[in-house]
Amino acid sequence: MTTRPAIVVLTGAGISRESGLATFRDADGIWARVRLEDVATPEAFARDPARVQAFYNARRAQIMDPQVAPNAAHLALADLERRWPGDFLLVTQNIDDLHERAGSRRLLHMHGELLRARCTICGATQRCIAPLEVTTACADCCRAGGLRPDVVWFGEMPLHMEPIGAALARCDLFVAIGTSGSVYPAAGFVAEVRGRARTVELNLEPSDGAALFDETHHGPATQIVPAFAARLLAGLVPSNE
Ligand code: BJW
Repeated sequence: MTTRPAIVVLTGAGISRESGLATFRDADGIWARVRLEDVATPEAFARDPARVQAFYNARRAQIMDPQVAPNAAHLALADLERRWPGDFLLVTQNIDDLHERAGSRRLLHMHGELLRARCTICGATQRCIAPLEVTTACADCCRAGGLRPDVVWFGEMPLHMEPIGAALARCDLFVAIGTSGSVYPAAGFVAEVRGRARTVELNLEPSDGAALFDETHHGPATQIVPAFAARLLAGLVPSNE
């Protein structure tokens, strides 16, 4: 392997599961308890904003619980970013802040952030750690009742697609961690880079798109992510640089 391949890492809910946060599509996942059509679409918010706010208020309270902390997989990625000599970008579909708390800095939240709120009137975003009510006013435009969670629902455009597209276009190694590969556009990243970049899947079990990866490792993220990061730093993972 040459010394400075550019890496893009994509993470999904599986990386936070061992920190106590549920995934979406596993048997004990969020979509087994609540219909996504009732809480994760703009139509659901228009129909019943109080219900949608309550769903995200409960999840916000959960990530702020002192029991919920970054795990060994989050820490290994932050360490890899610090020590990697080449380009590195971490793209997460997760709305929790566990990557930041682990120390990741070159990080983009393509599905938004639970600890931010967005005004539906002026579009301004602000940090949000308190429960949101239907009537919570925006600090910037000060119109009543304009705030919603700053997250990306089905049918909405994911965030940061330009820098993510640019990083994918120049990466030599693409690593997907803890994602089922069932939600686009993130699910399409592997096909986008395949052939140009080496592709690696680290997941509890083979994802929907596992056949598209050059290399797969299956097991709990807290075990396979630190092991893979150590192999990368030791120069033992080939890339397409
Ligand atoms: C472990 C583990 C452990 C467990 N260790 N692993 C038909 C075809 C193609 C596309 C579409 C279509 N119809 C509609 C669409 C578009 C739609 C879409 O993809 N729908 C699909 C259902 C088909 N997408 C959109 O609407 C997106 N916007 C869009 O496309 O805009 C237009 C556009 C066009 C062109 C370019 C760009 C854009 C928006 C999608 C928004 C998704 N929002 C959510 C909610 C966010 C807020 C919130 O958190 O509440 O995002 S849905 C939910 O799914 C959440 C997640 O980020 C996302 C992905 O889930 P993830 O992370 O993969 O979790 P799981 O549960 O699915 O998988 C976990 C994995 O971990 C599993 O594999 C486990 O095995 C594993 N695991 N424990 C390691 N310990």
